[in-house]
Amino acid sequence: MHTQHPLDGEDVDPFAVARIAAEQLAEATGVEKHDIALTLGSGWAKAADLLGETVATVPATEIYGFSAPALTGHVGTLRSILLPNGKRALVIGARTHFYEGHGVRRVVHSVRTAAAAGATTMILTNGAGGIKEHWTPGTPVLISDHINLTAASPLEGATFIDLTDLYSRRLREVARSIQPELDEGVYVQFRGPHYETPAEVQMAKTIGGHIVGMSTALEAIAARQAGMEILGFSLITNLAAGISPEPLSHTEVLQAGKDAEPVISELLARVVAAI
Ligand code: 8IG
Repeated sequence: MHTQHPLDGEDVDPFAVARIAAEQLAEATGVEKHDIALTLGSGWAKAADLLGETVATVPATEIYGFSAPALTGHVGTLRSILLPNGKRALVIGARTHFYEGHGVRRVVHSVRTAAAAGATTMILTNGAGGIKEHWTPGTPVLISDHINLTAASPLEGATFIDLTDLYSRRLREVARSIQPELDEGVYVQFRGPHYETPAEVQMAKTIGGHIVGMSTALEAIAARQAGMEILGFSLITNLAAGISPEPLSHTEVLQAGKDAEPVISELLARVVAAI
């Protein structure tokens, strides 16, 4: 027989699952409450080492409701870090993507767990494609807003949540106090896992998008629902399909992320220290 996932089923309360997960996390890390949470996407993972002192590392699958990672190279751990200013950071290195097909609850469970663990700031990072031609691979950009093209939402039922200033202006200013030339753009979330066609990238551009990705919009909505202040960062690892004449290669995308990692990790660590 096959055991049902804690988040599957109509009568499941995903917030209750997140509260249990947060209790287990407190137990496993010895840290009662976290202040800030970071989801580290491709290219950003090294930032964890620069943030402060790692107090505990827990395999995400040991925590209630977390799913096994789909991709190797996505570290499946939750780390509790003591920041130099005394605050506690929860680093989520285990992301469940919408394209894995397990539903939005599982996609946003880490965000809800972070909120249940006390975090009031959510930093979401990702690797993504760039629509602006001058964003060469390795360029970090701030997310200023998003367009959700997944036709899905983490909100269930008649739950109406305001998404004005979803990506905090205040936190974007903090980031620019560290790196004034940081550009920003509108993140367009596609379902994936295929990259876009050039025609889809042109559509994204026409409707006001600058960045294409497969992760962050749904997580940001859940974070806002939980009342968190959100900072979004994309590492442009490739120009979106058709923007450059070159076809996209997943290997090259991963390599661009690796190459940029030391620089953007340092940037992120400095931003966290300034929040
Ligand atoms: I890394 O070009 C990365 N992730 N949708 N499009 C989408 N997601 C991405 C891309 C891209 N590059």
